[in-house]
Amino acid sequence: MPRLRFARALVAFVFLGCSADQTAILLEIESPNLIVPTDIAQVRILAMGETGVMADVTSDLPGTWPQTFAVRPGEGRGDELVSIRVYGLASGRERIRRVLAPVRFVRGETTRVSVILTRDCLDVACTNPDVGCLAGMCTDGMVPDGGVDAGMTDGGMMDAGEDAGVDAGEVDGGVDGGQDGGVDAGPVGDGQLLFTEYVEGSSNNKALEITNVGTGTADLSGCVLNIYTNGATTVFRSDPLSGTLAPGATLSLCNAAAEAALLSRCDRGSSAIAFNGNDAMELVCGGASIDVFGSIGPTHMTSTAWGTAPTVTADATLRRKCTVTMGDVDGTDAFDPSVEWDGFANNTFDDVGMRVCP
Ligand SMILES: [Ca+2]
Ligand SMILES: [Ca+2]
Ligand SMILES: [Ca+2]
Ligand SMILES: [Ca+2]
Repeated sequence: MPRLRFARALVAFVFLGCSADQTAILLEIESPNLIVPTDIAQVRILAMGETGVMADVTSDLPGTWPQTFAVRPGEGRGDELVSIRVYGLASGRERIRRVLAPVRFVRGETTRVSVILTRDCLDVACTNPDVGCLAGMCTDGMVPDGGVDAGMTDGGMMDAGEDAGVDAGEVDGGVDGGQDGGVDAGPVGDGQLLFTEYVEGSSNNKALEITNVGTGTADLSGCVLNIYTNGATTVFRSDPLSGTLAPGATLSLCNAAAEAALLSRCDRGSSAIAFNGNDAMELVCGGASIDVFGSIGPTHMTSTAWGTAPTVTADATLRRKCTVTMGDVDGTDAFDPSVEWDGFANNTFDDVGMRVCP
């Protein structure tokens, strides 16, 4: 993970030859859908202490997320509150701005802060320089961003779910009216939806495939895809689905920054495709949980991934066994991917967008 260290000076009590002082604020900047360098090519980080600007650094972004930057305290300033702003730039022009809640340096500790940049904030011009954009809107700057991670090992993505995204409560719970007269019309009409493939590859190569394994058409209009990150019990992001799926048809959603070989197999990008191995995915239709991948909440959370390679939820591709025809509707029990999934090598994409069963 590339790191740029900047500071006017390291704190005075670093002893040469001993382990370096860990006092730092580590900004982990991530985006589910901004493409580098098309959308943003550079990031500018402005860190202001209680007595003025501590650092103002602009750096080119390599083409992958996340990017990690360490902000270190200036000499003699180990315990002050730091206000940090993150700007995404393209052609030298500001395209996105986040204003983070103030963070305090803790002597000897690395304080991790996640910063999520989302497409809905691109070119949202907030006239007040003290205000950034969150979920497509200029904020009053008081929205806690990214929060402070307690130091859990998480591969560097999304912690705790404090960021943007569509709130689950705003999602239309549209119950299928059942006007088709069928006796079995459930929340998706006459179809039967199932997660059938999960790709957690390198960098942003992430995708989720949903198949209608039923015999009738599935109506997706009342469905949402939810992500719960890192053992959280609340939805981090929710992506409303739409349209219909014929029997046997698939809907494949990708992280929009995935490489072309994967993107080309997906129907569209999704802000909910932001998992990195320890995040649960839930398909909800008509307010009912249809299928859950992983385990929601702290009881069966994992700091890295569920399962054992190759049938593991990080750096692998998983395909649902063909014997599975019903979703896992218990979202909080233990999750062992080997029960219902087959594992494949990291960055295996060739079955995304289709459900092949004997
Ligand atoms: Ca995670
Ligand atoms: Ca990975
Ligand atoms: Ca389960
Ligand atoms: Ca597939």
